[in-house]
Order: sequence, then structure tokens, then C-alpha cells
Amino acid sequence: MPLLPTTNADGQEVIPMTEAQKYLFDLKGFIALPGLLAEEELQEIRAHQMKFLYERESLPADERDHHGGPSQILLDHPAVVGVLNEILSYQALATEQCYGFRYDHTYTSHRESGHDNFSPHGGGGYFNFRGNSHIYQMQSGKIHSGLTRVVWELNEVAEGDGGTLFLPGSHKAAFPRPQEWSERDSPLWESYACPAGSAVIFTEALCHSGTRWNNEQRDRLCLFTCYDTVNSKWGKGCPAPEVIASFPEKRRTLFRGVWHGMSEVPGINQYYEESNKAV
Ligand SMILES: O=C(O)CCC(=O)C(=O)O
Repeated sequence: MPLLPTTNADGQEVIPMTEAQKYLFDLKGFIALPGLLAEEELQEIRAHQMKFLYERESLPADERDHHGGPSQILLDHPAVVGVLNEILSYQALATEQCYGFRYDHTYTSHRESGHDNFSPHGGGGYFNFRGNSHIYQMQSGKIHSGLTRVVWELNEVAEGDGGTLFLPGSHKAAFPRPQEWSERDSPLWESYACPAGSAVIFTEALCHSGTRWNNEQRDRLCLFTCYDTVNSKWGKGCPAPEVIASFPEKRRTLFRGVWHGMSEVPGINQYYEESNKAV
């Protein structure tokens, strides 16, 4: 039985997670999906992000959001939906018209050489109680990654440039992280190199950190977008109503209210409308 929905809001077929990807995500707490966007898509998205950061008023009101205008396709790219369907979706709230997970919050980061975001945090999420959101659970053959981050790298990231650092396996760590494994030069950190237009997905239950951006020729431009279970929210806020109204119907369901319910719509949370919007 395929996991629902099987197509994204633009009618593209969802790309299911492979068994190898599931194993890797469970083992390490993150995976990279390289090269998902075409150059024309990237150009539009980069231009939108730069305007959103530096000339916001020049954008039409319905594009004044990290995920407005051309950047909305990042929200439910078929490869991202394939992963979220598997590791986050609560299928009782998913239909072919409605995602089984919810958008939580996002931010765009533009970093020039020398920018430093080294600040290890997280880990041990397997032992977190529900309510913390940074929860990670697994059963034989099944993952549940509560708060889940999708990093969209809009520019190439080469080895040593300074992509996000991960401490693989720390989402299941039973012990507090010793200082010696938390230093910048710890051999336990793993990162990635990827072409422009790649997504890196990790459980927020994993210990991770930014680091120094070292490339003097190329800035880092990326979005850090978080998703959560439908009936749980970590970050405050939601895109403006006119931004959500500009999206196709299925994409809007990412922004529905934070509740579960039962029975039939509107008693069960399998729909979006303005009166059922997350805050
Ligand atoms: O700056 C980075 O690369 C990582 C950001 C981060 O730690 C986070 O979004 O939780």
C-alpha cells in the first residue's frame, strides 16, 4: 500500500524513500538528497530569497514569505514528501488531498565567508517525552521523527565549505554529550558536500550545529524548514493568509490547525480552510 498522498500539490508523483535511505536515516539521523532542482527553478528561487531578505517590499504581498512565489515548490517537493510520508506522516490524518504532516516554521540563511554558527545542540531524542517535539522513535521497520528539518542548499556546498554538522547516532544517545565530543575539531562530526538544489533532512532530535562558512567565492544560501506532526507545533507563527491562499489546495493543508479530531471532515483534521489555520 503506497503512503498517502502519492502526488504532491503540483500533481508530481511522490518519490518513496528507499530501504537503503530508511536504514541510513535511522542509523545516522540524517540523509542528503542531492540535486533535486533544475537550474531555472534555482535561479527563480535564489532571486526570490534575496528579494525576501533584502528588498521585501518589492515583492507582491502573496510572495512575502520564505516559501512564497517560486519558493513554494520547496515545501512539498516530491522527494521531500516521500521522506516525510515515511518518517513523519500520521497516516490517519493523510488522504490523497491532504498531507499527513504539517509545516512548522522556517528561516532563510545567507552566509558570507567567515560567518560562524558553531553551536552544538540536541541529541538524545529517543529518550525525550512527548511534548518536547524533539522526539525520535523507532520500531522494527518503522521510524517516527517528530520535529524534522529540511535544509535546502540553493548553492553548491563543497567539502570543507561549512555545511551543517551532524553527530550521527546522537538522536538515540543515552548519555549526555561529553565536552570532548562537542568541540569543533571532534572526529565525530559528519557533514556533506552537495550540488546546488539539494535537500538535507535530519531529525531535530539529533545533535547538530552550524559552523564557519569558509568559501570566499560562493556564499551559503539555504532555507531551514521544519515540519512536525499534525497535532504538534514547535515554532510560532504561520505565513500570511494571502500567501497561503496563493498555493494549490493540497499545499495549503501543510498550514492547517494543530489538532487531530475524529470522524468525518470537518470533525477530523484532514483539510485546510482559513478558519482552520495554524497560529
Ligand atoms: O547553521 C546551521 O548550519 C544549522 C542550523 C541549526 O542548528 C538549526 O537550524 O537548528
